[in-house]
Amino acid sequence: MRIDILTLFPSMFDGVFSESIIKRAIDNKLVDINIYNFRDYSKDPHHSVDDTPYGGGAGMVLTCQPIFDAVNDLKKDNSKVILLTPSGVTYKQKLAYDLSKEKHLIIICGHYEGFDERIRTIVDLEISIGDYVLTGGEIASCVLVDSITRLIPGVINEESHINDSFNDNYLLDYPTYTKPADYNGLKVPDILLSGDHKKIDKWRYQKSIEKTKELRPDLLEKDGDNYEVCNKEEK
Ligand code: 6GU
Repeated sequence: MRIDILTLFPSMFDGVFSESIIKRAIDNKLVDINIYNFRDYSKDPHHSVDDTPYGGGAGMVLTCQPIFDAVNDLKKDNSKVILLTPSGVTYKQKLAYDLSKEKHLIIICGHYEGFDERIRTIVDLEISIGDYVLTGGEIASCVLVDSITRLIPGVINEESHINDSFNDNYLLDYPTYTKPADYNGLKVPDILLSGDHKKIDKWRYQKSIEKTKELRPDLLEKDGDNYEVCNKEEK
């Protein structure tokens, strides 16, 4: 997969993709991440990318030209153009799965007070990563790239996300333990020491559901992402 990020602050990405799993995915050519400063596309003599809002009001608004030209330059037939904005659809694991199957993502990081409404016409999808306001889309784009890259086949062991991917939905992880089996009287559940992998798998799945019910019941509600998992259990 190729991911192109359009930003006014390329150096915010220094280091983010050069460690751990994402670095390995890049080294193994499973993902190709490119950062573009859309100021470079500005035709303004001063390379300006924003202007005052029509009708008045505070703040500066990102102009159409640099973003239209950047997207035009990078877009292919199979590209999906994403705009990061607090008014987008809330990002969920299901969307991460869907996006991990794409060939090419172009991610536009919004900044300042906002962007010219007409930028929406060249975008396939608007995404927000949660109900709070960030100074710009850069950190949100890192969240997208990380969560999508780990789902690309070959990036991590399939088993590592088989639980969060059940039915394309998201469950909280089951509890895990490592040595020692008894730490100052805090014991590891016997079943994990039993060597019976069928039973362990069942226990883990049950714990995942229990933990989700206890800590994030909203994920299991009728309109939640995991309704089918919940329903399946109750049948
Ligand atoms: Cl994608 N952008 C900004 N500026 N704030 C956000 C966001 C995005 N998602 C949540 N808050």
